[in-house]
This record gives sequence, structure tokens and C-alpha cells, in this order.
Amino acid sequence: MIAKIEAIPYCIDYAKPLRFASGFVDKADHVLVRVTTNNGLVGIADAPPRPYTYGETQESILAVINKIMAPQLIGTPVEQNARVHEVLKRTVGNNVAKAAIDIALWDIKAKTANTTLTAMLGGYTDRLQVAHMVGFADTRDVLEEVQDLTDRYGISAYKIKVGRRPIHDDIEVCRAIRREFGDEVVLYIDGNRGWNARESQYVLKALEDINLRFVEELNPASEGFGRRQIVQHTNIPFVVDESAPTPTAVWRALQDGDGSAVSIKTARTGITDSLRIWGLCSSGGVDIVLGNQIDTQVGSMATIAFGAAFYETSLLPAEVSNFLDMQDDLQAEPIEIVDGYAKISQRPGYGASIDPDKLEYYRLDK
Ligand code: MUC
Ligand code: MG
Repeated sequence: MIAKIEAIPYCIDYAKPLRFASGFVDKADHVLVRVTTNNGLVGIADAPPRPYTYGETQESILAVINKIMAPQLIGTPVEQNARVHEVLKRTVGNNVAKAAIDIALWDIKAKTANTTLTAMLGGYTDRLQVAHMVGFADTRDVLEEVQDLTDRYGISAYKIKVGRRPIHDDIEVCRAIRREFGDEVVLYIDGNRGWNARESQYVLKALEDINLRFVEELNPASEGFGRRQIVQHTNIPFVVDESAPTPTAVWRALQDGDGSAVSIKTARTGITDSLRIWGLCSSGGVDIVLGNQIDTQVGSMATIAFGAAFYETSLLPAEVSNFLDMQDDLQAEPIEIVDGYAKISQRPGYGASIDPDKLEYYRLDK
């Protein structure tokens, strides 16, 4: 049963900050969640606060875990997942805090079964193709970044952050990548709601010939009519990300025509709700993209373990490499990206392993 839930704030700087239409990340001011059972098993998860996306902060994650969720959950058997979620549901919102507790508990479940989380969930494969998110920058800097990632890690799928004004800066970056890196590269764009519907349609027309695999959240889904016009008039799958952060929201977004593909982020739906979204999408023939919540290696390990479990989540490149932009990480056994692929860990659980010296150094609650 759950004996202890710790929420540990820490901060690690980014070597290369990520800029995008809804925000800017230059440090990982996250919360490490550690759940201990009465028989000494430990589950780990990383909680990345994204105030501009879900309203959570490092302080709010600490408060809601320490003051509300931990006291309500202590004593609950880890295997009673449905009961855990009945308890978590009593608190509205706070998706990232809930997801971290859920991931740590699945880490324990897999460790208890002495198997990998991937094998426990579905066991489809042991590796995922990697897609890297490229933030706002001048065309020359973006081309250098992509060249470097291609040379060092063999990455050949890129999600380009767009949504700037003037619009032509983004159009130029996308065209330059296609021109320099060729037709084989998987290229898609994410606007983080930066444009309106008319601007989005203008860009789709301007980039018609560069074979974008997806477009994501170009304009706010709250524009309703405008969003649906875009989704209906393009044959490029339109990914819902921040406009559909829960299984219910995904269901509604697909029914309403707010999007035609879905981003699953374990950082906000943990394993349990990610399974529910996978169920919806795989049953309905909807493309799934494994998204990045600007995750550390610990967070990315959870995404890789989940994604590798199923055919539908391992079909497309997964956004699991942006930890490469950080100065350091808590993960003791680093994720290796070779020839553009990241492998699951073969250790029981999902592979999160914390370097105790690094945690001591970066934690903020000393
Ligand atoms: C993404 O796909 O949008 C940026 C903000 C956020 O919440 O996630 C990232 C990446
Ligand atoms: Mg997105």
C-alpha cells in the first residue's frame, strides 16, 4: 500500500531555451514525485508545471500533492488503480500533479510484477522513432540545430514551433528545412494557438507543397467556427494538444471536428488516462502523436515506455528528445538516441533512475 508520497521541487537550467507561441522555457523548475510503499518499493515521476497551458505552477503542484492528494491516498493499495483515481478525481484540474502520482504508481506496479511497464501494458516494441521540437529562432540557427541533431543522433523528424508574426518568418523556416534536409524528413508544425483562423489558412496554403505530416493547434480551438473550417478544408491531420488535455476533451474535440489527430502527453494524462485516449483513438482510426511537455529524461522515459507498448502509439515519431536542450538531468542512466530511435529501459518499471547526488544538488527544499 502507499506509505509515503514525496513532492520534491528542483530546478535545472536549459542550455538552449525553448520559445513558442504560448510561452518560453529556460529552466526545468519541476517537481519530482516519489511514492514509497509499505514494503519499500519506490515509484518515480516528473511533474513539469506549465502555467501557460494548464495553470499549474511548481508551488501549486507541491501544495496540491502535499496538502490534498497525499493525505487522501496514504494507505490505499497500489494495485487498486480505480480507487486511486476516484480519490484523485475529488480534486478538480491539476492534471500534471495527478499524472505524476499515476506514473509513479504504474512504476511500482511494473516493479512489483518484475517487468517493464511497456511489457505490462502491451509490449508491442522496444523502441520509438524520435521527433525533436524546434523552437523559435532565425532560419540560420534552426538549420544549424537540425544539422547538429541529424549528425549527432540521426533524428529525421522535426516539429517546428510556429505562430509568430510576421507569419513569413515561420514560412521561411519550414521551407528552408524541407529544402536543406530533403523529402525524407518528417516535418510538422505546432502553432500553440498563436495565429487566428485566417492566418492559419494562409500558412497552410503557403506551405502546401512541402508535405507537412501534421499541423497542431495553429489557432485557438475556442474560435470554434474558424477552427472547424481549417480542419475541414485541409487534408493534413490537425492535431489537438492543449485544447484536449483529458480523455473527455479528446472525445469532444473529435466529435466537434476541432481536430483529426491527437497528442498524448503522459505528463498530463499519466498512464491511466493515456490508456483511455489510446483506446478512443485506436478504436476510431485517429492518428496519435506522442507529445512533449518539455520533459526531462525522467518524463521522456515514461512517454517512451507507454508509446512502445502499442502499435498505434509507435507508428509515428514521438517527441521524446527535448531533454537534449537541458544543461543536466536527474536521470542516472541516460536515454540514448541512436540512428533517430530511443529504446525503452529493460529494467523493471519504466526506467526512471535518479542520481542521488544530482537530486541533492538541484533540489530546492534543502
Ligand atoms: C507542445 O506540443 O505544445 C509547449 C507548451 C506545452 O504545454 O507543451 C509544449 C509543447
Ligand atoms: Mg503542442
